[in-house]
Amino acid sequence: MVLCIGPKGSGKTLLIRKIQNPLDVDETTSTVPTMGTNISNLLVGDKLYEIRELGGGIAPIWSKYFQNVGKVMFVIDTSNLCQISEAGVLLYTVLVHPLLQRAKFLLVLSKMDHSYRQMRNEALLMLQMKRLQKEIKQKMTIVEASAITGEGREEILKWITEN
Ligand SMILES: Nc1nc2c(ncn2[C@@H]2O[C@H](COP(=O)(O)OP(=O)(O)OP(=O)(O)O)[C@@H](O)[C@H]2O)c(=O)[nH]1
Ligand SMILES: [Mg+2]
Repeated sequence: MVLCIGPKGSGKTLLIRKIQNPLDVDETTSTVPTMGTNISNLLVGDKLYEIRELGGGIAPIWSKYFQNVGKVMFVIDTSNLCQISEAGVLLYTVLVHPLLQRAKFLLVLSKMDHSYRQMRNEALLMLQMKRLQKEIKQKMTIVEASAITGEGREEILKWITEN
């Protein structure tokens, strides 16, 4: 099971839709905040993958869903650096959870169509990613993405489907 988490409005639902079907999403597509959790199926070749989004609104109970999770996509809104410290606190809490010590992590810098390159660097600095990557047990991959342009889609698909 792939878990998709991140603060409210960071772009999880739209990104999952874009990954499922790139033609389904453009700048006119709208979403509603995920109340609780939502499971999406992803068919790649003849293999079916399940992605479970946990809405940012239920962050206090995310850990109820950490059983049997092999991969975690953590989505951060790169265009909203005001939210970055909240994102950081949530990310650190998830990384130290005992059930996720063997999970693989993908840090998704979302909404890149709406961000400057410098904001991506700033986000990584504010999260202290360089230091964090050395200190954690988990393997953390970083990808820049946009649900609007489809940037990062191939990389995310590759990460989901690889062992
Ligand atoms: N410009 C731009 N806007 C985006 C992108 N992804 C999402 N949005 C917008 O951001 C808002 C929130 O997107 P959602 O995908 O619903 O966010 P979420 O992370 O699922 O939020 P919760 O379910 O509340 O946790 C919506 O208005 C989206 O249209 C993106 O890549 N680029
Ligand atoms: Mg959502």
